[in-house]
This record gives sequence, structure tokens and C-alpha cells, in this order.
Amino acid sequence: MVPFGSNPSMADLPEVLVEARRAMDDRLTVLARRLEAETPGRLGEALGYALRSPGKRVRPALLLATYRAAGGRDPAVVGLATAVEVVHTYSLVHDDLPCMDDDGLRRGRPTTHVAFDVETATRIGFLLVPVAAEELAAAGRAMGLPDAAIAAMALELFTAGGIQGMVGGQWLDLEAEGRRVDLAGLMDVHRRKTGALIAAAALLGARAAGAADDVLAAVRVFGEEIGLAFQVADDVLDATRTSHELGKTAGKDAEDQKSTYVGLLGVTAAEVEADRHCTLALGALEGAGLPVGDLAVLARYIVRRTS
Ligand code: GRG
Repeated sequence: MVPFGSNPSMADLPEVLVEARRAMDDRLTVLARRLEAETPGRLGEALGYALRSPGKRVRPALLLATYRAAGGRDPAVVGLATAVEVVHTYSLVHDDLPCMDDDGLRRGRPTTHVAFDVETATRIGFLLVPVAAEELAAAGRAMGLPDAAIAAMALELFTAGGIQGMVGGQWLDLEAEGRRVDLAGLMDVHRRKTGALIAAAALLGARAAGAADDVLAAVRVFGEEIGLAFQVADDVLDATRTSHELGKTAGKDAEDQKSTYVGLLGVTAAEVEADRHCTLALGALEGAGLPVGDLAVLARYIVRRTS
């Protein structure tokens, strides 16, 4: 199967990310076809549209890399990465709705509610929640993991996607529009809204490989720190890049009067802050004796990316 034609350019990308993109694009295409067949009409078409959307696949890449770093070798782990990417996908569909960030451009294409309509986009966001759970359970079984391990991974993923994580962070973020949030408050929003799912991706990889508790603790710190670094870098990109480069509307944070790292610290200090979180992330892995190789490559990509 060929990777999505419109996926962000693979040139100059680290091999670990190229591999994850190929695996994810293949898997999401299979899933999109199945859901289109099972859900006739406009809802099915919209599900296919959202799932075929060409993303960077950073979260799946982190999951696959922590899995390998912790000694895992089963190719069925791709299903777990798919579960995480499906959660990310539905969060983007809802994030772009008029009642949230109200955006018309995502991954270089019209957002789902623009390509279809608000009702359809709202419904497919919710329809994808159990799809993520099914993917996770099916992958866990295919890997022969015990039910307790599958349950622990499901709890990890959906807690990260819930009120303590992504949903709660989104809520705080929307409530803070037009208000000045201090650095501690901003870090709380970022940790929940973006960092929690990124940390869950890293942890799922380590859990699937049967990592010991001390390794899981180190991977949690890695995931939380790299999740923060990701969002700080995102703030910088929003302020410094064009919509064409990003594939989404640039300058949106300022337009929505959001507090950001760039607003609070300026571009240069925000970049230093992203690097600081990246260093803390890698330090946690080294402390646990995990091979950092691909994870260091991904961490550097996260703070140096251009989209
Ligand atoms: C539907 C139950 C339910 C919940 C949705 C809307 C929402 C709750 C949460 C929003 C979370 C969100 C969109 C956070 C932003 C995270 C972020 C920086 C996204 C961009 O990630 P990239 O750059 O995107 O990895 P690509 O397109 O490359 O995948």
C-alpha cells in the first residue's frame, strides 16, 4: 500500500517517523474502508475523510519507539498506535468545530465540518471514541497480552483523553480565551490538552513491551516532558510560520486571544523552554537505562519541526 499522497513531505524526516507514517497510513486506510462499508451515507464518508487525513503521526511514532526501546518486537503493536491516533483524530475533528476553535483548515485540507457539516463532524467525533477502544483491545489480544495489561492500557489512554487530560485541558483552554494566564496555569493547560495523550502514547508502548515499574515511571516523565515540549514548539510555530507551511491556520492563538508561551516569554525564550523540556525528557530515559536512540531522534524532531 502506498503512503497517503498528501502526507506532509517525507523528505528530510527521521527514518523512525517515516516508518510510523507508512504503518499508520496503511492501517488507517484499512480502518477507513471498514467503517465506510459499515456506516453507509454521509457519516461513513466523513469517517473515511477524517481517518485518511494526513498527519505527522508523532504519537504513533513515540509509541512504536518506546515499545522497541523496552524490548518489544511484535508487529501487531501497530494496532495500539492506531488506537492513539484515532483518539488524536477525533480530538482534531472536534477542536476545529465552530463551538471550539472554529477552524477551516487542518492538515492542508478543509476541516471535517467544512467538508461535510457541523452535525456530521460532531457525530463522527463521538463515533470514533469506541473505535479507538476496539482497536486497542484487538491489538492487545493479537499480541497475546493478558487482559489485565489491556485494561491498564485502556485506562491509561482514556484517562489521558478525559477530563483529567485532553478534554479537561480543552475546557480550560476555551475558558481562558481573552484572559491572561500565568506560566503555571498555561503549563497545566498544555500538560492536559496536549501532553497527556503524548505521554499515554509513550506509556502504552512501554506497557505493551511488559516494562518494569521503574521503566514505566521513567517513560511517564519522558512522555510528560516531551508532551510539554511539543506544545511549546506548537506555540512557536503558530506565531512564526505560515498557514501553508503548517497546513492549518497560522496566527490562530493571537486571533483567539489565547495565552501562549510565545505571548508570555517571546519566541526565543519559548524555544529555550521547549529545549529544556526535551532535555528533561531524555534525561529521564537515560536514568532508567533505556536505549534512547530513536526516542532522542523523535524528541529532537518535536522541538525542531517546521509544521
Ligand atoms: C470528542 C470526546 C471528545 C473530545 C475532544 C476537542 C477536544 C476534546 C480536545 C482538543 C485537544 C487538542 C486538539 C489539542 C491540541 C493538540 C495539538 C497540538 C494538536 C496538533 O497535533 P499535531 O501537530 O497534528 O501532531 P497532526 O495534524 O500532525 O496530527
